[in-house]
Amino acid sequence: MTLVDERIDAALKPDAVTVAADPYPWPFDGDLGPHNTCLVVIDMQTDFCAPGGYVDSMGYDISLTRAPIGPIQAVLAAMRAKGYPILHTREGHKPDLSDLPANKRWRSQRIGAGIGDQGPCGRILVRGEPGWEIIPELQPLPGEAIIDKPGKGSFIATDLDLVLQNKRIRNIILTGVTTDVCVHTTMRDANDRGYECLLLSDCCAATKVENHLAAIDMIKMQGGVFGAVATSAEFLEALT
Ligand code: C5J
Repeated sequence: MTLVDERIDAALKPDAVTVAADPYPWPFDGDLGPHNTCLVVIDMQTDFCAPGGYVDSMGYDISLTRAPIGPIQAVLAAMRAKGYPILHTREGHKPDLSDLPANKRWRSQRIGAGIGDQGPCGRILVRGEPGWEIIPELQPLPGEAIIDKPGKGSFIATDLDLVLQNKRIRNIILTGVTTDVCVHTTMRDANDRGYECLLLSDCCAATKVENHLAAIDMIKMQGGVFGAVATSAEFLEALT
């Protein structure tokens, strides 16, 4: 029997620990614990969810991207208490902008929120600037990994995969912003790499409610094409 067959077999065991997720009890193999599962908090930075940041400068409603703060805090507290690995990501570019593609810069300048330009929170999406910092409410604790990424996905041009492999992580719980961009790109990439992914719906947000809902719906197609979705309450129930 191959390792793949063994894990599929394990999914059928009645004592499996799973989250009541949609469209299937997650994780598929019923093996859920700090030994193989991590939480990733994506881009909860001032630029995405505080006044004067990138999202605010684009004219979007930051009450949307702030809504997941409370639910993420609850999940963080529960997972920290049980010793689950926690990872945080930050989207941002080097101060010399050598890792900023021209089209990304041009498109942001065109709508008056130029990445690399000066804004109310310093240079927009530039590493080391106040706007790039993770918001005070969700500060990482010492020992928690922080992944700096220049792109929307968390794997491109980062050591995330290496960090996950070193921690023997197979299951990833995704939270953060924005559901339809950085969270989705990361989930799709993680899924393609064989990680078993769960998105916590109330721990994520987009700059448009319809996009958040559509992004969640996409995950549930084809039997869970990128993984599964649950609420933080459903996840916390499984954890306890
Ligand atoms: C975006 C992100 N939306 N963190 N970044 O530009 O989703």
